[in-house]
Order: sequence, then C-alpha cells, then structure tokens
Amino acid sequence: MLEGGEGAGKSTQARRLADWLAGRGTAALATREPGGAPGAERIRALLLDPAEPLTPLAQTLLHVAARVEHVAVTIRPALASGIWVVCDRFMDSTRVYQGVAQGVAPAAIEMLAGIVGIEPDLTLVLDLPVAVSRERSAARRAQLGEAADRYEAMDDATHARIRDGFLARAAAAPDRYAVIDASAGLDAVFAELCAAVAQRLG
Ligand code: T5A
Repeated sequence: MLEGGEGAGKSTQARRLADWLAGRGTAALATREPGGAPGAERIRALLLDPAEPLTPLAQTLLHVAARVEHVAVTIRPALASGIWVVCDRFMDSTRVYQGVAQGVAPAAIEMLAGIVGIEPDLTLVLDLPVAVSRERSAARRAQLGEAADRYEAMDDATHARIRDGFLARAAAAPDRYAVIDASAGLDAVFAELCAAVAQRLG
C-alpha cells in the first residue's frame, strides 16, 4: 500500500510500481481508495464533496463501506488470481485522517478494521512537508480546474498531525513499513520505492 499526505505522489507511483512489477514477471494491479470498485467510486464522490457536511464518524463508516466493497469486488479476486495489489491508500488513511486528525476513537476504527479483514504486507509511507504537499496539490488542481476537496481544505495544523500520524505508525512497526522521502524528484522517489519493495518482498 502507498500511504501519506496529499500530493505526495501516491497515484503516480502506484501506477509505475504496478508496471515495474509486471515488467519483472509479477502481475500487479494499481488501485485506489476511496474507490477502486464502481460502488466505492460513488461513495468517494460523497466523501470528497466539501459542500456535504459529514461528521468524522460518518466519514469513517463511509470510508469503510467503500473499502469493504473494494476488497470484495477488486482486491480479493485479484489476490486469489495471484495478482499483487498496489493500492493508493487503505485502512491507515482512516486511522490517521479520521482517527488521529479528527478524533474518532481508535477502538471503533480497529473494530471496523477487523470487519475489513485484510491488512497490507507492506506499507510505503510517502513523506512530504505540508508546504510542499500544498504546492503540489494546488498545481494539480489548477491544471485540472478543480476546487479543493473536503480533505485538501483542512488547515495546515491538521495536515501536520496527519503527517505525524503516518510517521508514528511506521515507527511502531518498522518490519511492515518503509518511509520514503517524497520531496525528491519523481524518478528518485520511484527508485526508492522499488528498492524497498525488492528488499522487503523479494
Ligand atoms: N481519506 C482517504 C480519508 O480521509 N480516509 C480514508 O480512509 C481514505 C482512504 C482522497 C482523500 O480521502 C482522504 C485522504 C485524501 O484526502 P484523493 O484525491 O485520492 O482523495 O487524495 P490523495 O490520495 O491525496 O491524492 P492526490 O492526487 O492529492 O495525491 P497523490 O496521489 O499522493 O499524488 P499524485 O501522484 O496525484 O501527484 C500530485 C501532483 O504532484 C506531482 C504530480 O505530477 C501531480 O501533479 N508530483 C510530483 N512533482 C514533483 N516531484 C515529485 N516527486 C512528484 N510526485 C508527484
């Protein structure tokens, strides 16, 4: 899984990583959350809409509903066929965005994680200072003519807590996480990701 703050390069690198794995003879699928299955993509639209007020707990339940659908429709069938899954965000995003940043009780989130029933073999945290993350997101939005979504609209202090939340999770389980400096250029970040995957997963 690829995790981290906004604009860290997760979507770009997930696609590259899946292609790289395929080039080495390992069939791989790049997918994303919230989304990755038709029903989950519809839930995504509601979750990202800043005009639709949603309590943190409602966001949590919707993210998990989208994830359950994504796991059932996309992830489990791929894994059952021997296809590796490279996912842009997963349960840690709920733990950090809804738990650490918005105060949803960890016990409630872990109960829901149990219902999702699957955790990644390896999580790559793309780490980026908040200011750089803001610049990249703003540039991408300007390019696409999009407005800030619910999460991009959160203030810098909240995004700093999100960054710290991912780093804390990585520090607590170094065997299942690798932290990648995402402030480097695209190719340098990609090289670091590939090295981490090769070293950890063979
Ligand atoms: N969320 C999600 C929760 O709150 N709880 C949850 O449980 C889950 C699953 C999803 C939002 O939902 C929240 C978190 C998110 O806020 P999203 O649009 O999918 O919304 O948000 P992100 O995952 O953050 O996606 P982004 O597209 O914003 O960021 P990425 O995927 O990290 O970055 P990417 O690849 O799109 O790149 C962004 C821009 O930066 C450039 C790219 O070209 C692009 O323009 N870029 C670089 N430029 C220079 N150097 C590099 N190394 C670069 N890497 C990328």
